[in-house]
Amino acid sequence: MKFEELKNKKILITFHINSDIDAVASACILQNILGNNITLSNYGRMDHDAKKLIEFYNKKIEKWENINLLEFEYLIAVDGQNYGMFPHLKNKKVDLLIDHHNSSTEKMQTKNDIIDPNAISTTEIIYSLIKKQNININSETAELILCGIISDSLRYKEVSKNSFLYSEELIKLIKNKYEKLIELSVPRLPKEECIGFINSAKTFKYAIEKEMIIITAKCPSYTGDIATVLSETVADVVFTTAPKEHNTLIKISGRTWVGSGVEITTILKKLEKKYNGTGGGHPYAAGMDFPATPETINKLQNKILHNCMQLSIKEIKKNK
Ligand SMILES: [Mn+2]
Repeated sequence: MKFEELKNKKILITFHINSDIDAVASACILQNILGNNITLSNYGRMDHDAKKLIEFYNKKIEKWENINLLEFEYLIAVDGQNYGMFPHLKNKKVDLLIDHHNSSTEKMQTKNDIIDPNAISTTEIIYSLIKKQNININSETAELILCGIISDSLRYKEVSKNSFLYSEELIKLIKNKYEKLIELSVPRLPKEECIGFINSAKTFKYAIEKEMIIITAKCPSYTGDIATVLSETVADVVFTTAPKEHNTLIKISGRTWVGSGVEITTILKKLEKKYNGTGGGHPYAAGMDFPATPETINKLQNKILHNCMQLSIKEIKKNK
């Protein structure tokens, strides 16, 4: 794929639901390098920090509901690859998909793919393409690429072989302070969610296996952010759930680190069939959605978290 060939096309770029910094930043970067003919559109909810990033860079994102697909010649999807992450793209013709996930669920139909599960973020893949095609980027684009890397690497906890080299190159191009980018890329919850997080402490369950601490928690929302915070402070393995879509969906997030002997994707894969889940991610940070009903959602969350706890213990036992 040559960016040059896309330059005069009328292009629509969309990204996954529960949009995060890497998704939104990737779309904005493509818009910056491809020009004014590009429309960005999101479907469903967007992470609090992704919203803040858009506000900071003054980007316009159209609601999917307001988009007329017929007005566009070319459709690009970034930072995901299955219909669970892109429910709005079912039966749509996707021209190009750029993603870095390792999805356990079947990939959606596309004409062209650029998928590299070794890249730490989708922005990292796009930067590789920018470098190969000798494209000059401005400070804003450099900052957005860095934000994707900082955010998806969980602040360099998990990196690709390019993450440091690319970051070194990009930091020379940025105008805002690096500290500002860290601030933008670090999960900060809105106040009411902070209170929800504090209250969810009542649901914490933990186990210790071979000095590894495993925590499960039921949260009001922001499962990914809360799991990240816990894994960076007190736990080796974390699973958090939250009810979604008026209690018809359970969202789970898992976090761990390389020394725990547990891979989140391995555990979620085991739950995928049992509970009809869709999702994916990376060995140390992944998520999944499970269908539920308002009547069963509470018990089902307990059951799934209990399974996660037991499976984590089993993995730790196995690996040491
Ligand atoms: Mn990503």
